[in-house]
Amino acid sequence: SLAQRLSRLPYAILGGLVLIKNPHLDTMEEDILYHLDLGTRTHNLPAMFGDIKFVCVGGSPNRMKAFAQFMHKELGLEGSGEDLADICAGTDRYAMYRTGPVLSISHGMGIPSISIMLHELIKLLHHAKCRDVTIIRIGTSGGLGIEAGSVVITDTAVDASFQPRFEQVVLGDVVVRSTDLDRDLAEELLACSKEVPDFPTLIGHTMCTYDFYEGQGRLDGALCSFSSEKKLEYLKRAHEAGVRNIEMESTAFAAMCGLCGLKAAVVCVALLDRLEGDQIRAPREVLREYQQRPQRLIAAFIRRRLGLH
Ligand code: DUR
Repeated sequence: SLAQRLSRLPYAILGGLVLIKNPHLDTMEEDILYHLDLGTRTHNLPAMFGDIKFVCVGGSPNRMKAFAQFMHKELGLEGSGEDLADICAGTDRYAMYRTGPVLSISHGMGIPSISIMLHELIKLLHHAKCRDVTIIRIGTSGGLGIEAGSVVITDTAVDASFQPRFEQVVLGDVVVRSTDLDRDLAEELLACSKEVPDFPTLIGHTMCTYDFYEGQGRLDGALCSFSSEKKLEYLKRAHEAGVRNIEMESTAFAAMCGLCGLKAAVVCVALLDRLEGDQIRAPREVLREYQQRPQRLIAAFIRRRLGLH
């Protein structure tokens, strides 16, 4: 498709701008980004966001606030960063923080939640005339045949049938979009992981599902329609197809960012090995430290990109 060919062009030709694949948007006098509590009439988006170069998204509002505060320190900016304000304070759907050239936003759990946020975030970057933006999802996941606490950099986001596609019903028909992520960015992130050597980091496929329980082959939900043998057979097939972790947002994220010309990556820590169990039993302290691992990797990456080391 034209979109795919455009997104493969070097940045210099596209000018690194965010592409909006919607002809209707130009005809609107005002664009209200309802779930972010921002708008083109009420806010000067180019002044607020025009110089953003890195966008980091993750499920939890508190974690994305902690990431912004951590980035503030890592960038050596003045002040403690403790007082960073929620840019979306007028709504409690999503939370957004900025420090230096870094924007940190929560997306909630699952494809419908991240996709609403991404529609409005991508329009925001477009209205703000941002250029050369790199966007990274930092999240949690269930590992597949890997040690708990490992960090997976996604090379390909696949659906629950292990296919690299994102299917969505549009006007009653299924629209299929590809889930390509930026290969060079994934390799660059893997190289950065050598700078944070105290946890394993690997590249692998990430499987994205519509549910945490039955949809991920868990036996411990309120409903379960399969045996533990069938579960293990499915998870082993996923592993053989190259899947190393399972989460609930990557296919929609890869498809939407790819079509809009954003260089995108997915970096998730595994909270457990799903070949060993379903319940997340690690103590809260251990889980907190696991969740800092993708943040530390991305901080090293951003510092390196900015020549700060
Ligand atoms: N997640 C999973 N499966 C896991 C662990 C984490 O989907 O086993 C991700 C996706 C979702 C949230 O946003 O974390 C659910 O806990």
